[in-house]
Amino acid sequence: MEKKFKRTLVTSALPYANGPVHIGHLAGVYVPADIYVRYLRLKGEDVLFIGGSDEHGVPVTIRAKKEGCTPQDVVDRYHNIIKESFEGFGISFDVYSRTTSATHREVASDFFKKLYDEGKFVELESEQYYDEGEQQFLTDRNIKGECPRCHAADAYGDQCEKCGATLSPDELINPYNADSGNPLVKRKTTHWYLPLNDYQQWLEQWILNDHKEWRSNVYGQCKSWLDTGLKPRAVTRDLNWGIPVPVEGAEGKVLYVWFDAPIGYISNTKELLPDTWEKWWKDEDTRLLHFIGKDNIVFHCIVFPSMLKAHGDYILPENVPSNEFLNLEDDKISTSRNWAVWLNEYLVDFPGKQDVLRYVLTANAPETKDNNFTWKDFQARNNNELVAVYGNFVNRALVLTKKYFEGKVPACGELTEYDKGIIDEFVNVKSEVEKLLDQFKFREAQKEAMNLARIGNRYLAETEPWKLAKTDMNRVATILNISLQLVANLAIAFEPFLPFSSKKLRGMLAMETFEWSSLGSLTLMEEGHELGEVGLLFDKIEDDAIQAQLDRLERIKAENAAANYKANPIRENIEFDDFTKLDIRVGTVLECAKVPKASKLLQFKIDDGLEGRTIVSGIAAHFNPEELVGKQVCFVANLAPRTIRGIVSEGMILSAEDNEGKLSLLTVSPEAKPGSEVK
Ligand code: B3M
Ligand code: ZN
Repeated sequence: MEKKFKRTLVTSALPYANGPVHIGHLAGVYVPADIYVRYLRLKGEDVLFIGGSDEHGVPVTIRAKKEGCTPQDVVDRYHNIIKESFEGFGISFDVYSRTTSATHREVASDFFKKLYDEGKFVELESEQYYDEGEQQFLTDRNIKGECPRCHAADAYGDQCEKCGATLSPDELINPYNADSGNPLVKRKTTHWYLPLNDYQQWLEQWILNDHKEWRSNVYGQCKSWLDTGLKPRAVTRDLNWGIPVPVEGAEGKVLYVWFDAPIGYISNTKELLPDTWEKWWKDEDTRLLHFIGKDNIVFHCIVFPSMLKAHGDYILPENVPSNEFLNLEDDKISTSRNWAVWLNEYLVDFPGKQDVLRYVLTANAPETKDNNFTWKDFQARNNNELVAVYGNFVNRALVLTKKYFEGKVPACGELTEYDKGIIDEFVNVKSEVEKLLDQFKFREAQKEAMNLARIGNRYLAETEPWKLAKTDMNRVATILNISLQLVANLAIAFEPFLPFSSKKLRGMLAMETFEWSSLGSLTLMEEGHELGEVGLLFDKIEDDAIQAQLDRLERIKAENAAANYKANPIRENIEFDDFTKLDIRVGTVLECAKVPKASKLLQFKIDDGLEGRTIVSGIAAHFNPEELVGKQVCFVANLAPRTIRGIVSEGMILSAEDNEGKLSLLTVSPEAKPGSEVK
């Protein structure tokens, strides 16, 4: 028997406040969580939606160093940007706070202290890399050194970006501090560890036996962690950004960001409800749900539950709906490579189109596997689905009602068999959508809602009330009555998914509110009720708006390629005399043509300030012969003549080649007399 809960506490992962949030965040966590919460609220359930920024951790300190400001500056800035983005997209948090708040510091400290006092941690000594100049221990990401595999000079302590190898700092050759450049030494340090191995058996029972209903990606990851066997995990770090370890003798140590961040869910609840927060966290009648992305599974399914269990006062999550990743134009979304659609920028580029992105991200939600966002698909889903199906149906129904019935809901007469068939198709929509939402199948649930609009569109197309207007107004009234009932059903069904559009639609229908419970009803719009002002629910997105986004991504690709470009290493030294043996001259191209039947060769006639000469060069793939005539080039003049394809070539034209194979001719500036010597 499934347990009946009195209330639901929904948390969504706390994004790092080291940059703005992007479509991957929205698709993976916040849109599904928001749909779910809105749905529960519509059903009149007791629900709380907790969000906030994760403001500790190394990424914040790295960003601060890069920007030459303090970590607090970084998180102040991004916390506000992120918060506004979420508001912009209608993510309906009951609270959106931050882990640098005083409440959080206290709650997290107390949590640690309780576990510490009760002996729930083990203290272990280990050797870590230390920068004697800066007097600090370094985290993996702050350490660089030579890659033991490909010998790139600047691999990170956790990964080599050149060859992709996963590394530990110990494997690096000659490790150094990525910021100061100082060489590193090993130094002993003590940390507190949560002995996850002690919770192994309990976790096996709780997840593998009691929660078989979790999504298979979540269950599978947990199983593989448990099968490998859990080890103690450090919950403190040697770092100067974070919550100080509240224990004597722990100076210079802070709580590990993954220890304090999930406690942020509790702190933020407490901040919102200082008097009643405990019923949300300590009462078995509360159902706790964590919405997260797949890289956070182990922390929410294994580490945090073990912390809660060790603490003893708290409930555990009932489910952890986790999504896979969303890619952008077939490439992994990456903050550091700027390969993302940033939410704050979208809100500026596409004002009033929040629901379009919500719709597309849900339609493509990476629920069971990684998925891909493309701008073309975004445009197509807007134009072919939101505009052509949903918007079109609504518009036709409302405009016809204005036209034939002065904007008042007409009376429903006798139903035909055809009408009854149409009605049969949609009366079950409520139970269908609910069933899917209860299983966290958001993309299918949204499809079900869209199906209502398809039914409506088909109904109008097949009954053609505009043709009946001359002969049978009673029939027109019935058709439009049914259509308006369908439109009202759409406003309800889409409310959790597209809240902005549902609001707009309610305005057009002049209906303040609708009850979720009446979804599927045919008597939502009473006869004689007067509609509000009718406008377009969605509008078309034109090619140029999409092209602008694609151009931006192209620019970023080019910038990334330029930033990653490295010239080839310099060759072995030579003596000065070796160099002076070369006689390099400037010449003017008099003639230039392709060598017949040799696709790579160009034949030059060069004015060399003497008798003139012929040179054959293998650069036909890179240049247009006509464009070279009149140009000045540099050539090696004393290269022994060679016969190429029956032509005697007297020298070699010089060009520069980058290591991607692109050629540029060597020329001179300003022009020089033909035959001038290059020294
Ligand atoms: N900030 C990681 C992330 O943004 C981390 C989540 C914390 S949830 C408690 O993916
Ligand atoms: Zn490497």
